[in-house]
Formats: sequence, structure tokens, C-alpha cells
Amino acid sequence: DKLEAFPEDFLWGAASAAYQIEGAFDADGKGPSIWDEFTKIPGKTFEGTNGDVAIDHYNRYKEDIRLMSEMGLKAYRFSVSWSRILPDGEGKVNKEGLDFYENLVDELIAYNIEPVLTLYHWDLPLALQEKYKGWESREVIQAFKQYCQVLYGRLGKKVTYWVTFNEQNVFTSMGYRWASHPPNATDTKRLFEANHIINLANAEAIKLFRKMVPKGKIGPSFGYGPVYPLSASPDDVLASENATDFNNSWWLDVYCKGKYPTFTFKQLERKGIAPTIESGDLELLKQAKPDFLGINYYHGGTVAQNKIESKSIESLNDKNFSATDPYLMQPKEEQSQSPEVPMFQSSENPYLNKTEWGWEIDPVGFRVALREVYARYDLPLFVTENGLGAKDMVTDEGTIEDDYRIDYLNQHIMEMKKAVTDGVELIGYCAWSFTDLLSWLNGYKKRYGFVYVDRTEQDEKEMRRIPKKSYHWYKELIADNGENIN
Ligand code: GCO
Repeated sequence: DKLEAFPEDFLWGAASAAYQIEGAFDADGKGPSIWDEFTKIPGKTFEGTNGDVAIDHYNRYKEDIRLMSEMGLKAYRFSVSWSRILPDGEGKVNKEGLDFYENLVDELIAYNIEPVLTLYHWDLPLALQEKYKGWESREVIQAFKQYCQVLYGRLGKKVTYWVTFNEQNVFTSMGYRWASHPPNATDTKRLFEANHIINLANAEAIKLFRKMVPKGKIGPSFGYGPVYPLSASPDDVLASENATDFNNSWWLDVYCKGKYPTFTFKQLERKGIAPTIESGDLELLKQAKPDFLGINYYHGGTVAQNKIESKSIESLNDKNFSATDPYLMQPKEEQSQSPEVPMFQSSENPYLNKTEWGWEIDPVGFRVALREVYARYDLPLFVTENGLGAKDMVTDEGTIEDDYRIDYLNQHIMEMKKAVTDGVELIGYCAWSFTDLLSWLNGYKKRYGFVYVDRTEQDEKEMRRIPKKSYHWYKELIADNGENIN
């Protein structure tokens, strides 16, 4: 069977996030974010790494964009740091912050690279956390609307593709359930309340976008993982349906259908942790269908019937961050111990190999993911992240021979091509990431980029950029629009 070609205008890209690359944490009037604060808590990140300097993209964006252009990149996904635009999260606008992003966008456009702008990639202004308890208060929706309004007004004519929230599933679970992200909580009631408020903010952002940027396209980016039953036993299959509902439909149904999936909602109600829905909320959610869904794909999960009785989740706080895998249904240490989710139990998949960080490598799961989402929501998809974190080494010749990354991306793009042949409508594919960047919890040990960034001491000021072998591989792939992938 011959595979279909990628669409002519397919957006081959790469992605990043402000906190992970920009540095310049207090430059030109930027206010602090919750990540500037969270990384100061001992033991939260590997060797206490933080984004104060990151890879200094704030000062080197021109050099980075030149490298993108030499690679032939068609799209670049980046996020805006809210507290650069509004240092207090609301109120006074910081002109320098806005200028930075407009310059960045202009530079991309000058090189014919399509900018893909993420509004929220986790770095909430600290002022909003302190004043309103962050996403736990509806006041923050108004602040988010102001932030969106400022960006739509300034960049709406230049940027076509907009992402509202990046991986709402990941940052809310990590932040409110597993204390691995700010605000450092382990409280499922708070998790679902904050999550609902973010859903409302997402809807408001899309509604406002329709008015201010009528020609643009907007949607959230979701960290999707397909769920497999461990066996063909009906109990395991039922467990996998529960896990799909809880891990995927819980968010995507709200975005696309404006309602929460029934089974999980009832389950949460019985536990007393369902979100508080006020009058008007559901109407608002229904008015904000996205234009596309951004899909971040790393891996899925396998589940079995949960036979273990509820236990406590006390030990959560001293969890070792390196074991944290945000895409897992439950962190390893907590498997089956969470009294809130007795509907399934996470399990090892005997058919899949893992990365150095224990993430399953599952290219076929990528095709499954794209088909599942497309079938259920009938919206064009944009792969906004996919990639491999690894410990890259510089050889004596000064090169980085990351064949493992090439292999990983090749297999995933191959499966994506099969999904296109199946009929999935795809706008583009952004590999994670363009340059190496700060891993939120793993510092610079875990690298994802096509371009190596030398952060060794003797090179600290230089922060030399070195294209890896995968850079040249991706360049060729883009040049023939994925024709020769095999
Ligand atoms: C890491 C993570 C991130 C995420 C990304 C999600 O190691 O910190 O893998 O890089 O993939 O921020 O959107």
C-alpha cells in the first residue's frame, strides 16, 4: 500500500517554551512568575536548576532564528511569558516585553517561518498566585483576558496560529496532585476546581479571539496518550475505558463539546471532588469550539482493573522528581494508591521499550492517538510536540551523533504519515525542541534539541549553538516534504 504524501503546505516545525529558553528572568521590566519562585524550593528540580539564564534566547533569538532558517523550518512554536507583558499579571502593560515578542515574530516572518504562539506554557505571573491563589480563583480569568487582549491587539495581524493552554492535563496534575510543579499541592479537590477555572479561561480566550482575530486559528495543545488494556479480559478493557475518560476525554470533551464526560464526572461527584459549576459556565464552554487541536505526543499508558483497596497518598511529598513522568496515569510510587482513582491501575506494557527516563517508546501509539482524537472530535490536528529526551554527548570532533533521536523521530513521522493516509487531517508537526532547553525538572541533563547548547563552564558566556546530526537529517526531510521517509 502506498502512503499518501504530506500536504503541500504542511508546517514542519519545532517548538519551545519561554521559561525553558529565554532566561533574562528580570530583564526589561519582566515580573516574576510562579516558576521563578518554585525552583527556589530545595529538592524540586535537579541540582536546583532554574530558568534565570536558561539558554539566553532572549538575547540570542536572532542567532537562533537564523539557524531555523538555514534548516528550512516552516514553523516555529514558542510561548509568551505573561509576566513580561503584564509584570503584575494584570493592569500595567510592559512595553519592552511586548516589543520583544513583536521583534521575534517579525524576525520569523522575515525568514518565512510561520509563528505559532502559545499563550500559556505554565509560567503564571507570581503576583496572580499571591493575590488570588492563581488558577483557583475566577479573578484570574479576567487577568488572562486582559493578557490575551493585549497580544491579540498587537500580534493578531501577524500571527495566524495561536495555542491557548499547553498541556492543561500535565500542569494541573503536576501542580495540584503530585506537587511536582507550582503551586506545589497534593489536593485533588483543588486540582479539579483549578482545572475548571482554566477551562473557563480557555473558553473566554477563544471567544475574544473570534472578535479580535477573525482570520486566525486557535486551539489548546493537549498531552495525549492512548490507553491500552493490559489484557483482553473485559475488566481490563473496562479499566482502559475509564482511564481514557479520566486522562483524555476529561479535557478534550470540554474543549470540543463544552461538557465534561459523564462517567468521570459522576465518579468525582461521589468522591466529593467534582468541580463547582456555576450557572452560565456550561453555556460559556459551549461557545468556544477550537479551530484545531494541538496534540503533544510522547507516550500512552497501559492499565488493568484496579483490585487494590484504597490506601493513603501521604508519601507523595517526598517523591523523587526524577521518577516523575507527567504523561503517566499515576506516578510510579503512587500506582494504585490513590483513593481518588480506583477505576484503573497503571501497568507496564510488555511490548514497549523505554527511554533513559523510563518513558515508553511507542510510535504506533502516535498513529493510534491521532486517529482516536480525529475520530472523536472531527477537528484538524496540529502536532505541537513530539521528541526524545536524551543525554547527548559532544564527540572529540565536536559533533553530536544523535542517531537515536533520528531513529525516534523517523519512526514517529512514519506513523504520522500512515495516519495522514488513514485520513487524519493534519496542519503540521512541531518536533520538541529546536534548541536544547531547560527541562523543567531535569535541568540540562535531559536534552531534546536539534541544536546543542554548550553550557559547560568554560563556554557559559558563549553558550555556543552546535547543530546535531538530527538537525541535518530534519533539514533533508523538510526539503522533500517527508517524501523519502522510511
Ligand atoms: C521536560 C519536558 C518538557 C515538556 C514540555 C511540555 O523535560 O521538561 O519534557 O520539555 O516536554 O515543556 O510542553
